[in-house]
Amino acid sequence: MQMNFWGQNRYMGFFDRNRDEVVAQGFDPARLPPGQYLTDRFPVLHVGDVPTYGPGDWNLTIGGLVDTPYVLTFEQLTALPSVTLTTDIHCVTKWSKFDTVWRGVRVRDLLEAAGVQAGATHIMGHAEHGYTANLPFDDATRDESLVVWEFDNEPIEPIHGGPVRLLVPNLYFWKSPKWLRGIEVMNTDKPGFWERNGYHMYGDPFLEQRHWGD
Ligand SMILES: Nc1nc2c(c(=O)[nH]1)N[C@H]1C(S)=C(S)[C@@H](COP(=O)(O)O)O[C@H]1N2
Ligand SMILES: [Mo]
Repeated sequence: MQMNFWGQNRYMGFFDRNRDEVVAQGFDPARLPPGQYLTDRFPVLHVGDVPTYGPGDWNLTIGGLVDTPYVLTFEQLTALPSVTLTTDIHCVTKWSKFDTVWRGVRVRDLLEAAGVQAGATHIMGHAEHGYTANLPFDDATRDESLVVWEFDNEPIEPIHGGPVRLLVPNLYFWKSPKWLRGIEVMNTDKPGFWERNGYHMYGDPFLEQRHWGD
């Protein structure tokens, strides 16, 4: 192996060096999916403008293939039994962030309250400005799939999706719509915003399911 003046492998690129730093920091490198790098920063990524809400403007609709669709205000949502979750997040643009802390309500609990009908296979997360993301029902109803309003023990900043975003951390972060306004239960899979624009229908970061055909 050819070393440079500082004893580093000359041919080691940014991603390899980053992975070495992950190990040096004491993390299990298996937590970092292939093709990703770890960052302490929290990049901001979205299409369109950050919506602003006056008091009472925001609400969340639970609907689609359910017995009793309903709408929650922010006060009603945040009064429900909530959980705090520490999890890693992985953006398809290749940054990952470890041990992010969120507080919210399980999607599963919100859907159960509406009475999910037989034949449910997928959900669509609906966000402000028409952004959508499709998810298998089984992923949306995992323990870690939450409708969240706190990040790092603070209200989620508007640029990161506040007042409320979806968090489905086992899939790439585009599957976690910011400014969530609705969860629709479906009996078929339909592409959401990025899925119509070339991103993978499922999006498992550990299988590098970034684009159609991955
Ligand atoms: N409403 C909405 N949610 C969205 C997006 C978006 O464009 N609109 N972008 C997604 C993508 S691609 C990523 S990586 C994350 C980024 O979240 P962050 O800005 O809090 O890091 O939000 C996801 N949720
Ligand atoms: Mo992303």
